[in-house]
Amino acid sequence: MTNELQIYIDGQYYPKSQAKISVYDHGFLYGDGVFEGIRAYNGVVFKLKEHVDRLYRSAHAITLNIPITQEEMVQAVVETLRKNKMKDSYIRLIVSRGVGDLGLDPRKCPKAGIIIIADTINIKAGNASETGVTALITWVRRNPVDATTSEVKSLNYLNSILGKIEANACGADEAICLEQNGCIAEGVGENVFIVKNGEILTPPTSTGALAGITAEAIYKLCEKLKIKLTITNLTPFMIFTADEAFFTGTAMEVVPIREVNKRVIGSGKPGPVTKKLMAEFKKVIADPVNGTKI
Ligand code: PXG
Repeated sequence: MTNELQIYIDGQYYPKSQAKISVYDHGFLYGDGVFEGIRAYNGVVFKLKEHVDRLYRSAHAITLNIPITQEEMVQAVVETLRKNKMKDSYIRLIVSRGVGDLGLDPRKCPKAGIIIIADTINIKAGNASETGVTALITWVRRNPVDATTSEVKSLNYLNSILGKIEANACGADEAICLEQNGCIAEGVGENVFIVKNGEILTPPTSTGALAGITAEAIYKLCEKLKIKLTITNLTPFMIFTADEAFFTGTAMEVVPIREVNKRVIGSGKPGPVTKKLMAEFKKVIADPVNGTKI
């Protein structure tokens, strides 16, 4: 018996040190594939069915045929967590076009590859939840809808990585990308929200944001708390002059933004609406009705 993490690859489990894929895999050669980042809290996988559904929609959009059903995928994730005796986890679910030759043509890849990693993640800078994070609006535009669209959660994350490199280089915690018209699209792995006069605004997915599952939970919380939410284009000016701003994402959860390109947002401290949503989001993730039991 080993203490190593057990990684699921195409229906088999391998210890982390032996979990390997072919160098001819098109996910590796071309970023040709799709993925999900999912969290489990206290024995419940948060919105697992929604994540699996988004994975299959992403795959459909790139004509990638996943060789197992959505129900089987849900079971495979649960089984991987059970095998690793994990109750709290960050799960990376990857479907690659699979092994082909050195040409681009996906027809050369007969079978998609499935990988499930159940591990942990920590991407929040310092005590981000209490102090908020600083962000940089980068020159790197979000993937346009008529190219490697931001709507597909594909393995092409170079765009996001370039944004992150720019934030790192400029000493900001996180990056915010603009869409093709110069409005705010999203972070490199997070959706963006602002608060103005007690109301919440966030950009649409149609111009450059992923339909975030954490964002969706925030939409529902706004409804419950009777906070007006508007999905609309946000200019850089609108975020600079917002009362509050925050990121949402599976890895990041809900994190206040205290500064954007050196402009202090509101008071420079997490504001009341953001704090309320952070507290309510904690309750949502703790409620087993919002997920799948391991
Ligand atoms: N936008 C993008 C581009 C994302 O990749 C989100 C928004 C938030 O979506 P969810 O459904 O998680 O609320 C994501 C997802 C990371 C990391 O290391 C982040 C994601 C995926 C993989 C890694 O920060 N975020």
